[in-house]
Amino acid sequence: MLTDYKTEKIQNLLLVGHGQVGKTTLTESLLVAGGFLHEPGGVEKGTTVSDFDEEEIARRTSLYTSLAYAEYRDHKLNLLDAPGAPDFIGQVITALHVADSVLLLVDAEAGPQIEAIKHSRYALELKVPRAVFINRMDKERANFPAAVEACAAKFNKPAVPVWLPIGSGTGFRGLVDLLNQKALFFSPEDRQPRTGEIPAEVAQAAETAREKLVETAAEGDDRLTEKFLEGQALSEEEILRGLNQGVLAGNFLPVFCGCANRVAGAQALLDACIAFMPHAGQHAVHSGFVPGSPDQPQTREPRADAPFSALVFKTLIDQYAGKFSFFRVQSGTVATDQDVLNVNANRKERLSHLYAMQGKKNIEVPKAVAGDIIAVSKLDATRTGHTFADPAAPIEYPAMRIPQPVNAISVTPSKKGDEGKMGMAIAKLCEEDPTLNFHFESETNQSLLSAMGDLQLDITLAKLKKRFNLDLERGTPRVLYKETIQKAAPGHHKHKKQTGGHGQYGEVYLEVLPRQRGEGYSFEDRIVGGSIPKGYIPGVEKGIKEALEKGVLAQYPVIDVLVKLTDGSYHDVDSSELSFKIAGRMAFREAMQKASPILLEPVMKVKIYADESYMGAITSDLNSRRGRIIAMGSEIEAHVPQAEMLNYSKDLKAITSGTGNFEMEFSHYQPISGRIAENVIKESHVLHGEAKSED
Ligand SMILES: Nc1nc2c(ncn2[C@@H]2O[C@H](COP(=O)(O)OP(=O)(O)OP(=O)(O)O)[C@@H](O)[C@H]2O)c(=O)[nH]1
Ligand SMILES: [Mg+2]
Repeated sequence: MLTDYKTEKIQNLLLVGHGQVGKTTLTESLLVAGGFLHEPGGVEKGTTVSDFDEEEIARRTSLYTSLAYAEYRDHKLNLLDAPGAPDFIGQVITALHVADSVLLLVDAEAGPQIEAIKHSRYALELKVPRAVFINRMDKERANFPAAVEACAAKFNKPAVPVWLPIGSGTGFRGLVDLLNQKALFFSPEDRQPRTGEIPAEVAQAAETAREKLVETAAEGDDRLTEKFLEGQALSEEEILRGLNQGVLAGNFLPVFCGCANRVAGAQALLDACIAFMPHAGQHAVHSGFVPGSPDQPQTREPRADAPFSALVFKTLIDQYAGKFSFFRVQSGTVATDQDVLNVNANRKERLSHLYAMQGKKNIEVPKAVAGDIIAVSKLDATRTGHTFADPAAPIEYPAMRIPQPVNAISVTPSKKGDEGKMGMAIAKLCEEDPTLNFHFESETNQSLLSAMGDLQLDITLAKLKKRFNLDLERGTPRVLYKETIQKAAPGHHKHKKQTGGHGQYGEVYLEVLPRQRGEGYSFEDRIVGGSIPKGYIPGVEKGIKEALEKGVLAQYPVIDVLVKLTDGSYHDVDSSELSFKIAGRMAFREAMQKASPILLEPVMKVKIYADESYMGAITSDLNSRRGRIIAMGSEIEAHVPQAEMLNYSKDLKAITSGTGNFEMEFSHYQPISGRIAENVIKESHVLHGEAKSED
């Protein structure tokens, strides 16, 4: 193994695309071509390098982005194999932060499907150069030209073949490499392709495609364009340079093709990557800021001689070997036993062992230079998203923007006493998966586990069972309604108890007034002349705050009210903070009853991705959920009450034959009335028992 890589000879290639399109299989073939594997493993057999997690093997699908690498002609190609299932989009996004380019795998028959389109959009947003691999050329109805055209349309860029397939379906037998104008023939027995002349059946197409490729290369830089327009031939080296510049600038999408499971084509792909795909040294300058001060920008060049900085983008917790934090060295060099600053945790960490990773297999390395992706083990305080930096030249990289989990369930351990274990076990899984979230909702008294969809929730529960022997019961989470008032109203309460000896006395007059949505609660002390002594005012306010926790309609928190304390009376001996607290609480409740109280429900902003043919069905379904469409283009944006979204991932799958998916986040609260409000109040009574007297 080489250990002395140059930044210019490292490439970080992220494989993305719709589920089951062949990413893991292609990774495996690239590892054979790169010499790491003698035999490719298979997804079906559960023997690939990148799908090593027990659930990945059981389900024959990737759930995490895994890292492997091919060493090829003194280059190191780090291969990031991402999952295609929509629930695991977070894995794609975090990996995009460390990739030099993405390879969008596309099915030769179906063309670009919804996940690939999303991945492409994220890549564009994060400025990661893109290329396309049209896979499954052996499919009966594979159609290369149609797939290329569809890529150009769906990915919004000219798609320019670098290769052409020879044959298709069962007749697929090789490819034309338009760069060196040779044919590569694959035979089932051989790992190495046989090189030969371009067969007559594709000669014409190859000539046209080669012209297009050279023209595209010429557009890569002004000098080349000039030369091309003057009718001079571009040299091989100039063509590669032009293509490299064009890919980096995102002017076009180079298109490769083949069968992921044919190792013969993988070597050609490695050659092509080295020839013109972006290397780590061509990565844009890394932008961050002075630690803790986002308004003071700082940058690092992706060079080995710059100060050290790195971004942690992945955490793997191995049952036996413990925790691994994966990071890309953004700048500088790092060596074993180096002390670095974990900027986010604000503590020094010694990197005692550095590892190159082949799936779960860790291979110790003495150092790593800018651009490389490696892992370090057993750093407790380190989390995905953290920055490591040279303590003498600290920089912090911005937090990665990862979609919020949209699908929540409430969980309770089946066995009493497992609560603590549950918290600890779920925390570990959350560390590995940034789109998984776990928290205790004190207002509804529930432990909530939220994820991007049902698949992710199912997998999480299965893991908790297998890894931690933890059985959880799942329940539907309660929607967190709120209450507020619609008009001003006065309230009064005199709390007076004479039970022999020391009594209790406190009297409060107050007024409640509605505030704008989002303004919250506010308190004004308008007492004049000491009708309530200063020392008791905090008691009154405590009582009001207690009353705010449980509104008068359905015991949901009260928001957006102004309370003015106007008058009261006290008793020299019997008054106490407690007496005023009770008086304050009761006076508020009385005022709220009179102030036209109303229920508010949380409304989510929902973004739905699906094929155009389903748009009609999706919008009419949203209407039946009291949704309001706010934008409609290649995706639908809508405001929908949270109560209507509890089972949406299942329902959307049903509407879209399993292909649609969505993201959502909290938007605002809106009033509800009529039947809907009555039901919420009824349910609350069932939950809390009939409203009892509060005093
Ligand atoms: N015939 C044929 N089968 C393929 C090809 N590429 C992949 N497969 C098979 O398709 C199935 C799915 O392949 P994977 O490599 O797991 O696909 P993936 O994109 O990694 O899937 P996810 O991780 O679930 O997103 C496996 O059984 C592969 O053997 C291909 O080009 N031709
Ligand atoms: Mg996979």
